[in-house]
Amino acid sequence: VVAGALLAAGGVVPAGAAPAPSAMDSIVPAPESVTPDPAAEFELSERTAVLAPGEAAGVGEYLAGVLRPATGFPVPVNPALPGTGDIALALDGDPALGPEGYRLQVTDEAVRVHATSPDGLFNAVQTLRQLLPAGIESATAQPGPWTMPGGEITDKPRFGHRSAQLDPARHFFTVDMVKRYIDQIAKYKINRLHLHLTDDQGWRLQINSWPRLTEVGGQTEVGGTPGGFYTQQDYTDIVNYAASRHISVVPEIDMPGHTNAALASYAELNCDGVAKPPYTGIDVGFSSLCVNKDITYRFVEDVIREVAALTPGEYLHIGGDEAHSTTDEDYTAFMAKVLPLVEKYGKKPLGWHEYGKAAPQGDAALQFWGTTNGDPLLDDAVARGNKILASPANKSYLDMKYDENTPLGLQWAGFIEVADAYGWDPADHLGVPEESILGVEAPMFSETLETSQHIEFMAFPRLPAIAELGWSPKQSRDWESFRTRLAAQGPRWQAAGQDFYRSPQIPWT
Ligand code: TNX
Repeated sequence: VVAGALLAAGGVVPAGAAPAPSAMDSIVPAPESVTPDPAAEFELSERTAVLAPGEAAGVGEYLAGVLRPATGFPVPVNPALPGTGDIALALDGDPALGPEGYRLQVTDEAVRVHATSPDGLFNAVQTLRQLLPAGIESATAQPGPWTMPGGEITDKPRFGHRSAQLDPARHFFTVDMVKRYIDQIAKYKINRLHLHLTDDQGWRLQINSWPRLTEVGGQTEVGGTPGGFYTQQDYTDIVNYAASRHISVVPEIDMPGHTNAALASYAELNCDGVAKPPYTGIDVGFSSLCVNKDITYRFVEDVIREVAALTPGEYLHIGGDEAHSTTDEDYTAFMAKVLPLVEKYGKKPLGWHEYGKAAPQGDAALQFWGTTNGDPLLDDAVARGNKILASPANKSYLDMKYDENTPLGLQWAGFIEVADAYGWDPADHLGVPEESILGVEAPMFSETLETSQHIEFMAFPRLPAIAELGWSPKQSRDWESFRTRLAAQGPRWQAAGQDFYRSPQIPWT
């Protein structure tokens, strides 16, 4: 399944590559602490059951669903007569593990997982699957044996917000494509999905009070091919699917720039009252909502109200980037009216870091996307109490090319090989105190990306690098360790039928 021209690039295993490490040492992102017990080993069998009482049952069912296809074993959840060979999930974790941490013990007799919440159990399951042979990721029955190395792992994340972004605005992605990516990122303990739902080229979320946004603005995409949009039911389907993978959706409605699709849908949103023609190129910075018209704020409020009502997560992203066609004065006036609307509908604002110009209130968060080490706007934001989401474009952008030969992607922020994606620290790079870092994100803008294979080729193996910066303790960051552990993920992606870039920096096995 892992075929195609894209995979032909790379794939070189350097001479003297390290031998494949044991599974306990191969986890990505690296756990806080791993204590192998070479004398012990657990083997899944026909008799293995999952014991997951009470609130643990949902993750128990998910785990059984992970284990059944490749093993062909029945893996009952909470059977009436549990026998030997059980995997036990319990919400009796030490509070010191925090809301997302877990302890995982593997002995000859059993696998025991302890956490304080279902999120922690879910994270443990992602570790557990990496302890099994790569074939566990296959959708069809594979030969065993299904053994896990003995030992104990204690783990918890460095940051609570570990995000991946998709841009269905530039090229539309179907609900199934979004779900496929959700499953892929969940394996690396990503817990936020940022959806860039609107841009010049397309408006992708149905808004009942402004139906032309999708009837007109949803029809186009980059390159002139047909676009598409999510009905509110589709969006809810994505939100619920993400929640079943313990991922919370952060919707972005980009404004006041990046709004040509809205301006093409409603003439009255334009200062001159004339609808813009649709746009299918890849320039940025040419569109702006009309800051001095009342109807602009009725529009924005209607959109924010509907999006907030559909979104259980705490943040609503209002974009704010590259507003080159909005004066600073207008930009600040616009944000001063819009920021309270986000609060009015119960959400915290998130915006690209330029919106720091508008001095958002203390509970707002700024997403840094610059290519420099920090920005004075971040210092002011930290002083106001804003949290900073780290996504420096020259480190974490999954739409940048790996090198000059990469057939997809852009290069305005430079080439990003795996070592570049891994070789920075969120707090140090931005010059922001650790406590002010909300977390990290790996954005992926889609001017050049159209299919799941494209998404996978650009995200893997860089997304796991960003995931590790967000999860693992700062002092554990080590490129030699990471590249060896990353190599062990390749057979997992192959078993899952997922594409990836065979970076020559990684000693693929
Ligand atoms: C800049 S990053 C943008 C997007 C483009 C992206 C391409 C950011 C906040 N804005 O509009 O799609 O570059 O990499």
